[in-house]
Amino acid sequence: MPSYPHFPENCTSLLCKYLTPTIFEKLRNRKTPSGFTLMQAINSGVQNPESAIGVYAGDEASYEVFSPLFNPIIQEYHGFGHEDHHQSDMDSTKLKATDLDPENKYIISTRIRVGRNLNALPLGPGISKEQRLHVEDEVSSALLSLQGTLQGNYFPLEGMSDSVQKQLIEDHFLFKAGDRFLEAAGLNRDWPSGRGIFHNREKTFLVWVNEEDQLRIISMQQGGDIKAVFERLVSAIGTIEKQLTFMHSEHLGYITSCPTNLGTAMRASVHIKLPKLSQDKEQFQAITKQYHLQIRGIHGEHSESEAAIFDISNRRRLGITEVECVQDMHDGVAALIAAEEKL
Ligand code: ADP
Ligand code: CIR
Repeated sequence: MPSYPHFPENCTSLLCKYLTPTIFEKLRNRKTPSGFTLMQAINSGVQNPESAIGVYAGDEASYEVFSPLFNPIIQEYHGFGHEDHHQSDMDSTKLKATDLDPENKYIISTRIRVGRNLNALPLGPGISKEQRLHVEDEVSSALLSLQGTLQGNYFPLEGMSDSVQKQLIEDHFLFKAGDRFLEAAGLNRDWPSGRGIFHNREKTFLVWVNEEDQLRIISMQQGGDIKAVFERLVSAIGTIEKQLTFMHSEHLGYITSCPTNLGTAMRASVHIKLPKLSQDKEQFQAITKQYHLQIRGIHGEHSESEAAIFDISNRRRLGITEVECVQDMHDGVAALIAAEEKL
C-alpha cells in the first residue's frame, strides 16, 4: 500500500502544499479507468521537490478522479475555481497590439504555442508505446497534408543525427531531451520512439510531436510582431482541427498533461533584452507580477538567462481567452520596455 511521501522542510511545490495526509489517505488507492494512479500523478513532484507544481495527469479522467488534489492546484495557479467557466476566443482582430519595439532594440523573437492532445487516448504520462506511435502516425499524416505557407516536413527524433538535433535545440526550435521533471512523470518512456518535429521551410510554423503533450503547435519568428505570430497560429490551429479531434472539456478547455497548461494551453512569449531592468530585481518582479507574466531563461523552462535576455510569457492560461493570454504578454512587455527606457 502506498505511503505518504517525504517532502523536505523547505519544499514549496503546490503538490506538497495541497497533498495533505488527509487528501493522500482519500486518494491513495484511486485509479482512473485507464489505470493511472495517484502515485504516478505525483511522482514528478516527489522525485523533484524543487518543482513549482509537481503533478501531471495521465488522462482526462485524472482531473476528476484526483480532483481533491488537482482543484486547489488549478485554483492557485490560474485563479480558476471548480465552478468557473472557461471560454475560448481566438479572434485576432480583438488583439490590441502596437509595434512595441520599432527600432528593434529589445525584442529578439516572438513565439506562441498551444498544447493539444488527441481525444479518447491517455495523455503522455499514461500512454502506451503502441498508442504513442498511433498518435505520431495520425498527427504526422495530418501535418503532411498542409498546404501553402504551413506546408512542411516531419522529422522523427529516431534516426535524427546528434548534430542536427543539437542545432535545432540551440536555435530554440526543438525540445530538449532528458528533462528530469518529465522523466519522473513517465513522459520520457520509450524515448525517442514516436517523438519528432514538423516544420515549414522558414521554421515559422512548427509542431512538436509526443513531448509533454501529444502536440505543441508553435508559431514563431524574429522580432516583435506579436499579431502576425498570433494570426499564423490561429490559422494553423483552424486547419489542423479540420483533421484531428482534440481532447477538450467545457469546464477545463483543452486538456493537457500539466495542470498549468489547461484551458487555452497557450504560452505567448518574447525573448527580450533588459540589461538595466533585470538589475533592479524588485521592479522587474513587480511588473511581471502586475501583468501576470512568467520569467524564464534563454533555453526555456528551468534554464538561466544569458546576456540579460529573458523569456517573458503569460502565466495564466485557464479562465481567460487566447486573445487575453496574448494581450497579457503584449501589455506586460510594453510596461517592461517603458521601465527599461526610464532607467
Ligand atoms: P514551452 O514553451 O513549450 O512551454 P520551453 O519553456 O521549454 O517550453 O521552451 C521551449 C523552447 O522555445 C526553448 O528552446 C525556448 O528557448 C524557446 N522559446 C520560447 N520562447 C521563445 C521566443 N520568444 N523566441 C525564441 N525561442 C523561444
Ligand atoms: C514543475 O512543477 O516545476 C514542473 N513540473 C513544471 C511545471 C510547469 N511549469 C511552470 O509553471 N513553470
